[in-house]
Amino acid sequence: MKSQDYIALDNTYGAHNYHPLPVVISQAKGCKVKDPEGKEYFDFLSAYSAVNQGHLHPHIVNAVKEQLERVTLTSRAFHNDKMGLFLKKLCDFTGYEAALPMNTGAEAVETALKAARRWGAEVKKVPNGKQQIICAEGNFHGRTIAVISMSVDPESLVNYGPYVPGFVKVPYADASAIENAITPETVAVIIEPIQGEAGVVVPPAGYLEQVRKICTKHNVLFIIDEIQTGFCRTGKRFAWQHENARPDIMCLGKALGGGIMPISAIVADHKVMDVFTPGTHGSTFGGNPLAGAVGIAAMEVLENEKLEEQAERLGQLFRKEVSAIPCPKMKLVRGKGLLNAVVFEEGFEAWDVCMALKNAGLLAKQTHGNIIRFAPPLVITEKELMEAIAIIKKVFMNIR
Ligand code: IF1
Repeated sequence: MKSQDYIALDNTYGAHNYHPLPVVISQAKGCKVKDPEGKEYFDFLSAYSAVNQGHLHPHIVNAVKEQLERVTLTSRAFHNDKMGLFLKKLCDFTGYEAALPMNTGAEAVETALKAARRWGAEVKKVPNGKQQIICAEGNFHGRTIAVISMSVDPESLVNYGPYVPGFVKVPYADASAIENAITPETVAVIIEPIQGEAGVVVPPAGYLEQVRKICTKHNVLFIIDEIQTGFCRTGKRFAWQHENARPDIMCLGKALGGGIMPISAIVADHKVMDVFTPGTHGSTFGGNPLAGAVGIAAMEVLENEKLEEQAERLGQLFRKEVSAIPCPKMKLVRGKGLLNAVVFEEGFEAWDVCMALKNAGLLAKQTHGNIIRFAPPLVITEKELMEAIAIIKKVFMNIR
């Protein structure tokens, strides 16, 4: 079968909830992917930062193969000999006392929202049903009904009502807007340290630290969604670490699964995590031994290959080289580490640029009409990065 045959199958039998680039990936390794015709591309999306360790990293693949010979799924009705090791590794890696394992990012966010609401009722003594959580306009935290109830993006929420109450939306990157929205019923604030889907919107330096102080002052939990920015993507293990802004709850996912399978979690100290008691939360697959083996290997790769330093160094190189491209339609390049975006002038349609990049051997996708996200696996070498930048330059120089 050829690419168009696979695309036809997707269109015939799949729900039409995406508009993907017309490219079919049939093989992948490191920062490169191949289509059924054998054409090779640089992957500059990394499955939205879920492939930070690169496709099929041997250390992670070996861990999967070993675990597949032993046991993959037990449910939480019983213990298994991998989850505890994984949770300890995750707590050591993040610097928190406890972790609650789930599967998708949205589940981690839902878990954080439930923890905050229950902490609000049981610790802060907010009457149950009155709990309020402050969130930021322009956010993306997932696709479940409660999570889209925090969204202002019509594509994410229109006609999915009735929406979950208790969310107060304030402008992003404005700490005073958060403080002004706090009431005695406010139990938490949830934000992304960089708004990924909004177009890699980096808030002013000091924003996260200001929000941290405001939450402490008003006895409100600070939740940071590091599902896309976490695990070395922005040049630190977690994006909040660019400032002194340690959250009370961190939502984790994507790269925790090492590009192999969905693994997510929240981490928190016991004063928050202990609101969960037996039977009050769970998941069929959460904490399964295969995920345990993969998650441990995924974190080991980040540590052993010092990928946060690599992301910081190569990210600076990327922004320096790309912002120097003489392209009149390009307004700016922004980001942190290897989470970057090119912003073209208002009204510019970036789809055609993504198509030209694809034809030139690089896969990237626009977040909104005029913004293209560039996020390669963190294992990309400087040589590969320069080759990729040469492709970007060639395409950008032809933009009219
Ligand atoms: C899609 C966007 C990115 C996330 C943050 C939670 C989640 C995500 C900060 C939920 C997931 C994915 C979802 C995927 C495309 C992608 C995405 F375009 F949707 F918005 F990356 F920006 N918090 N983001 O970025 O995690 O449940 O998906 O595991 O839905 O199209 P998930």
